[in-house]
Amino acid sequence: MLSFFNKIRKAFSKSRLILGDRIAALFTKPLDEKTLDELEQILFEADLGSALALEFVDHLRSYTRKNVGESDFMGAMKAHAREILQKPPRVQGREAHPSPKVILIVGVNGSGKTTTAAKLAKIYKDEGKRVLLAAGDTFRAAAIEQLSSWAERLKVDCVKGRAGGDPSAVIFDALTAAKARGHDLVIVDTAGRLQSKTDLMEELSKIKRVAEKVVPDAPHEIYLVLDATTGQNALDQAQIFNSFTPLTGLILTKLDGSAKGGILLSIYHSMGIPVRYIGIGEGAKDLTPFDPDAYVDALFS
Ligand SMILES: Nc1nc2c(ncn2[C@@H]2O[C@H](COP(=O)(O)OP(=O)(O)OP(=O)(O)O)[C@@H](O)[C@H]2O)c(=O)[nH]1
Ligand SMILES: [Mg+2]
Repeated sequence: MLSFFNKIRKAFSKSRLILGDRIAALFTKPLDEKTLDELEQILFEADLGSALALEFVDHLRSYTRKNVGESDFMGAMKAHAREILQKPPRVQGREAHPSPKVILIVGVNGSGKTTTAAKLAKIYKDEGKRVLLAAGDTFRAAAIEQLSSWAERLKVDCVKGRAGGDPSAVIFDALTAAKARGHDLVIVDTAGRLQSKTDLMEELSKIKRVAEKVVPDAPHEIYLVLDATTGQNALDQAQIFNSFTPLTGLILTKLDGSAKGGILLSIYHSMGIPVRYIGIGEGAKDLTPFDPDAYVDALFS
């Protein structure tokens, strides 16, 4: 069995080929303007975006001025990445008083919402919480089946509605049931939606309004699930979803096998929305709370 850190390192191995390995090779050369240009290019290719790539280059340039004779350039890169991830996020979730706490999972088609809802249910169940999954993706019958079969496997309760029905009605039933049966947590899966479809995006507002009627302040968390392999496009998705439905956190999936792990830094830097969890595989255990230090070590080493 892989140790936990090794699992994260393995998940980031493709991103590290770009960031860690290519940068380490670059730093064997004198750190002149030509090398700094190459560094900017590598960072850009690793999906840090042009603004952040330039910021790293400027940081390194000033580091070389301050630290005459010192050459731990990789250390300087890591320290700067940590600094970015340590800035307090601009948004926070709300506490649930009384329970249940309601977590709404949103995102574009195929980003990993349903799988992530199930993985989250496992994390909280293992903590001893009473979890209810709500099949708010009524768009396709298969989606309801997918979530309820996860619920069976994980032995957690699941509320589902009719295929083609109103997702808000499912949320209403799920929250009412959770209150009556004393669940601590409701995790709501929703249908994949194109961020460009205004009507679908507005449907999320209705889901929120209905949730709030049943449980005060619900949903307490709204997590946007982003497929890391989509790179900079994930940043656009985050911006548009956030403008319709202010997000309290991000979950980056499919980091295993993606060379675009740098996108996480880019999103954090430009949006200030915290990354709560990362997905590193298809299994129930392949979701882990985001740890900035482990991320930086796995990426730049
Ligand atoms: N490798 C890998 N695959 C993942 C991860 N998360 C989800 N997947 C896979 O991505 C595919 C899509 O996942 P779903 O959970 O169905 O995505 P969704 O967002 O619910 O999709 P729609 O409901 O169709 O919008 C599935 O094959 C998952 O197993 C991950 O972290 N790593
Ligand atoms: Mg789904």
